Amino acid sequence: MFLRDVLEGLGKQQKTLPCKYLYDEIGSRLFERICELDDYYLTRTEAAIFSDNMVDMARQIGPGAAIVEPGAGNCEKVQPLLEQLDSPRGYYPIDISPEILLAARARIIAQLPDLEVQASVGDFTRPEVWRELDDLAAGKTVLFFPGSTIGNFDPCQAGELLQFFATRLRSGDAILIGTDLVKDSVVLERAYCDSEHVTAAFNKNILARINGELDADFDLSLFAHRAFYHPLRQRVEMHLVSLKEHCVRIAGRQVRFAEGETIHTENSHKYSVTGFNRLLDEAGFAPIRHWSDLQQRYAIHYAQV
Ligand code: AVI
Repeated sequence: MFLRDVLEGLGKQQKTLPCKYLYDEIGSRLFERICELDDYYLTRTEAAIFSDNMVDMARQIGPGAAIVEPGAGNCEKVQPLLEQLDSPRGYYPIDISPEILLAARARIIAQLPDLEVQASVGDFTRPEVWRELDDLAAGKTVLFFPGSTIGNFDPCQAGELLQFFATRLRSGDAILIGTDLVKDSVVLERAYCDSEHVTAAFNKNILARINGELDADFDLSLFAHRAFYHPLRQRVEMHLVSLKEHCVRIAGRQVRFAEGETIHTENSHKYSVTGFNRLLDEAGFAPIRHWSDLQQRYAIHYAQV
């Protein structure tokens, strides 16, 4: 529940807010703008790796596969893969937002009329959502999980999520998953502290959302966006820094901020190929291969159960 999560997070020694709350309607639109920024190399680098290697990826997957996409959103990234695959058995997107998912389903059916498309609405981390997919048994299934979404889970949770995915699959099934790679901190920090300040607006929007939905009085001008790379933890941390000592009222409760105190709003973990292969391996996937860009900024991994 939003209020409970907010009060619990802001009651901790290091104040935190769960990053899933960054994505209300305004936050999701701001994130779409982030994906188009010059500084945010992730989206276009991943897209280029897909387009440069799509034939190879489709060959690796083989004929007759069913593609399942957890957290599919508008299903845009999967379309070139579906077009390239040899006689795919079907496409099964899962997403929490019915409007976006059903619109995407209609678009895919219009463009690929021979493909079976069955959308499941729900949280893909919940086992009940996957029950609808139990009858995919007759052939290979490949989970499609692009976008470096796995990076927003801490490595322990990421391992658990991969393990959860592995247990939904059968021997011979596979995952195609995107991860951002460890790199120079200047490049990383520019991606999360962009010169157009869109990421700052995205980060601060969580406070506007709390004001709007939970009867709170955050003054957004009293917080600054901060993003930095933590080399030991191999992650970019996003924070909101209180610019002076003050109190905020949330649903009748007072939360005190010292000057310089931060709310930790997101982690974006970066992996080496070896490190991610280890995570895959520990979760029950055998890493088979990966595709990367020339600068080794990003990788798409293919691993099999
Ligand atoms: C959604 N996720 C992969 C993004 C990332 O890069 O961690 C979220 C994001 N946060 C700030 N910019 C982008």
